[in-house]
Amino acid sequence: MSHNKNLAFDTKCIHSGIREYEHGPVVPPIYQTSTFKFESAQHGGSLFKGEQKGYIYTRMLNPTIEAMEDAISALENGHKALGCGSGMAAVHTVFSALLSAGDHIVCSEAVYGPTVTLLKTIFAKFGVETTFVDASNLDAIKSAIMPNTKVVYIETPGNPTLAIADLEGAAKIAHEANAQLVVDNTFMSPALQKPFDFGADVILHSLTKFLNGHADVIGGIIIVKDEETYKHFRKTLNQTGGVIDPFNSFLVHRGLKTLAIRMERHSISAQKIAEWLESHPKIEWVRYPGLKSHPQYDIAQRQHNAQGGMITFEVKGGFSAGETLMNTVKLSQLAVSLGGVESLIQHPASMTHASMGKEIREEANITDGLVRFSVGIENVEDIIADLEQALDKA
Ligand code: LCS
Repeated sequence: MSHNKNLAFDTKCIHSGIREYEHGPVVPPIYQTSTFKFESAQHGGSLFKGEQKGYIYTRMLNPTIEAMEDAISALENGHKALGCGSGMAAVHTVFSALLSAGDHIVCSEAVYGPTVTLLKTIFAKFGVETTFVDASNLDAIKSAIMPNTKVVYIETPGNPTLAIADLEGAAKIAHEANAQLVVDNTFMSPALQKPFDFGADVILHSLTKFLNGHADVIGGIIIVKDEETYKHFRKTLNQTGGVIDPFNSFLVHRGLKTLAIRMERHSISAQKIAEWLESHPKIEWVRYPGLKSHPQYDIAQRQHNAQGGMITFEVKGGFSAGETLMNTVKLSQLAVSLGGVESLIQHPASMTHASMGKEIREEANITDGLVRFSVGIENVEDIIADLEQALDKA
């Protein structure tokens, strides 16, 4: 079943990565073991030499982790996937596998903050140079390419500005330069965007978000298109050690079963909320890929199957209005992260980016009234009523 490429996406969400196990369980059992017995010295030897497939040690491969990896690889139309201990472990593994001292990477400036810091600190220390660009502008990507550029790295829509990059255009630029296009597809999930269809070479996700969907796991995943890349990445991950564990893999695999219906509900509700916010007198502007006012609305229509659950908006009255909004919402919870079934709200100026100066924040387009909203799957009228009572006081 897991190998049938012709099944529809929502069917694949339920059946991918499921194989035959002893006793015939319907869901993959949790192989909560660090290591696996060899039948003999010769068997152990042949597994290590790669002559025979089998499990050796959970950092290298484990059936529960592998089942989840196969499921996500099938959803992204990939060859194979590699489960990682967090989204950042996935980002780190991809950079470690693809970049060496003296190489250059072009990175979108609209990416999750720690990805920027990873490049500016650890990879800079090891001699990798980065140019950050506005990836919604293909000319900016093209002008940043250098003879030693090995990777073009894009997160689209980007966190938290929701800037959208044209993946097909970016892939063309990367390939003309013999570089690889790596896409962080966390905000859309494979239900709404399939980067391989637009020419991406490697995809990664924070599993912590929509793929797991229930705010109870930290994890990451990398999806590749061919066996040679898979072997190279697997060796890198085995050496750097940032693997996911069997129990978290089990939870993610369970979460995937409702991915298609969750993403549909997130998208329908977010569209309604974004339109409602856009007409609200206390709101300065709203960014949502499903609004005609989004600067890359046309690309979003071409590239996404639906527009997802993330909204960014600016509340009038700046810092204090944002802070009041945070302190008066009742249903939406104040928390970082995103992509779960519960609505989460975040005001970077008073919360995650509070330690930065206002000037540095504004350089990163984080204005004082900016609010990021991860729309959950509660009844949309309840979400709107909660925002309405809070905006009345903001
Ligand atoms: N990529 C994106 C697009 C993310 O939003 C995050 C985390 C990561 C990678 C890293 O994944 P992690 O290691 O946390 O699993 N984003 C977060 C956020 O916006 N708030 O809290 C975490």
